[in-house]
Amino acid sequence: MKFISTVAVASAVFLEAANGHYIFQKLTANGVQGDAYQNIRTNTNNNSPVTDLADNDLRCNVGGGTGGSTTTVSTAAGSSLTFTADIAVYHQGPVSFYMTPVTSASTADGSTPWFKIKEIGPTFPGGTWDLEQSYNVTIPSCVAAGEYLVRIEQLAIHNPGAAPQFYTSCAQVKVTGGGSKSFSGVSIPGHVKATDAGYTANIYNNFNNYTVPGPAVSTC
Ligand SMILES: *[C@@H]1O[C@H](CO)[C@@H](O)[C@H](O)[C@H]1NC(C)=O
Ligand SMILES: *[C@@H]1O[C@H](CO)[C@@H](O)[C@H](O)[C@H]1NC(C)=O
Ligand SMILES: [Cu+2]
Repeated sequence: MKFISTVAVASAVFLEAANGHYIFQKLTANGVQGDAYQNIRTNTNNNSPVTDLADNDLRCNVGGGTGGSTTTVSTAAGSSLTFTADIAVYHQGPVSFYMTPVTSASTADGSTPWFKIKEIGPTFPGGTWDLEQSYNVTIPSCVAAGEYLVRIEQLAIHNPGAAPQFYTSCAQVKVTGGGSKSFSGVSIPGHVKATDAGYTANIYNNFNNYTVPGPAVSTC
């Protein structure tokens, strides 16, 4: 057992060195996939994760806090957005999507409250993760029209004992149509605590249940 887990960790480290990590850099909206960083804020940390739970870079990745680096796409409430990474996600962990209403998506700093609109946890029995290159989310049909930052978060918890890794990107979106529902939200950073079971989980040991960190998913 001990031997097997050492080999697993060693090969994970090797993969890390061979492939680097991954970064969500393309957005599909209105059925059209944009170029890299079209409607997705640029980042300055290549494909590296953020690991500090108190870091403002958890919002929109390193370099994504100021906006203005890309355009804002208009799309209808109730429509689908897809975030696509440069390579398929290969570190096990949950995927969550958040939105925050903003005055201007191109200048917002992400300090406004974020609500969660989807989460993807593992499937049991087995604890199998949905590791993909693309993940989609539906903008709730009831949200108010207006500008939003829409954020994907993949939390890599593949290496128990080391700090989990946040892979995030923000899309700049102007939602049209919609309803009048406004959801309460949480601050980022602050949405995940160091003591959260879904943050500290050891996915290789007695892994029978899992709660995705952060608030409950908001629904219409
Ligand atoms: C959207 O993602 C879900 C999993 O979260 C998947 O089952 C579904 O096939 C995806 N839809 C499209 C159009 O890719
Ligand atoms: C699994 O469920 C137990 C009992 O409710 C809970 O204490 C634990 O935190 C959960 N583990 C995870 C990883 O969510
Ligand atoms: Cu990695």
